[in-house]
Amino acid sequence: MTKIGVDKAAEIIGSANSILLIGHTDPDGDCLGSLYALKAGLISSGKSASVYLKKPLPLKYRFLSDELRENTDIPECDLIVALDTPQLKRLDIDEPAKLKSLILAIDHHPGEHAEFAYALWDDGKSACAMLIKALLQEMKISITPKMASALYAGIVTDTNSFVNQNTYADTFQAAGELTELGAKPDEIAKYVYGSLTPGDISALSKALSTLELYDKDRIAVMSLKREWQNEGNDTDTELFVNYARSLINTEVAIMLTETKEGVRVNLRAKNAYDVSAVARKLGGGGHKAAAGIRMSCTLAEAKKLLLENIKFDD
Ligand SMILES: [Mn+2]
Repeated sequence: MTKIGVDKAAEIIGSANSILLIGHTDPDGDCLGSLYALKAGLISSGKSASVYLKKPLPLKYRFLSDELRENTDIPECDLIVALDTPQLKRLDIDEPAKLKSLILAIDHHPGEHAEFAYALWDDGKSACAMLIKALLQEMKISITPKMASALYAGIVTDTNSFVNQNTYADTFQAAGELTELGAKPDEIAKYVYGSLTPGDISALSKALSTLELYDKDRIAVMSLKREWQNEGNDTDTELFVNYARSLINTEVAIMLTETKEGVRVNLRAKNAYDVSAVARKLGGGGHKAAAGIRMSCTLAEAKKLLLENIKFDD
């Protein structure tokens, strides 16, 4: 892997004609916003660009649906850009090891990025969207209001509305510039935080009723069975974990969502605890304060495994 800067990344992308963009499993707002803006920008500069997306967009990101649709074609291409993940196996594609084209990673997670040919990687950035913004500007591609909204959504969601530890001065600078370019903070918040369905709220009340506290109340666990979810089991649980995190003594919040394949785990840390280390150990990934894992086991087994792996020094 060669670690590169924005200038070299612009050169590599500039010399490719056909580009496939792939994000990580369970793509979040940062991943989707980055995919949207990069695809739109590449197309506007005359390139052929497509996004691999395993599932339709969650309801709260439907404002990105003009460029992002479910698409599992893997076309012949000059370059693959892997977004918002340090690991090939976290890409939202069944057999990532079989990808043949040159892969450039654009990412802000801690990690090795060793399986990629190139990595534009800065773990001091709040969101991958900030790297995409810098890249588009380096490539002299104009950022439309829609692209600005997508990138702004990435920053808002990855910083949990500018309150997580990864919120820095340049986070606000980037958000300010994107607002100048036409991003509408209130509109984006309406979609991202105002798209829960009555079924989601009913699932939330069930999940809240499972709340358990461990280790002097420092660990809060909530879980959601499949039978409590919407018919399609597409309940939006991304925001649920914040309730567990909001408890006064909670250091680590765990949200376990039962899925067809096993359990989806959302982890959040409030202070210094590094949940990304736990996630990586158990096959997932993420940041110090926010990480995720997919496990093929039962809710009870997932809870046991996590509690065994989350330890405090005293
Ligand atoms: Mn991200």
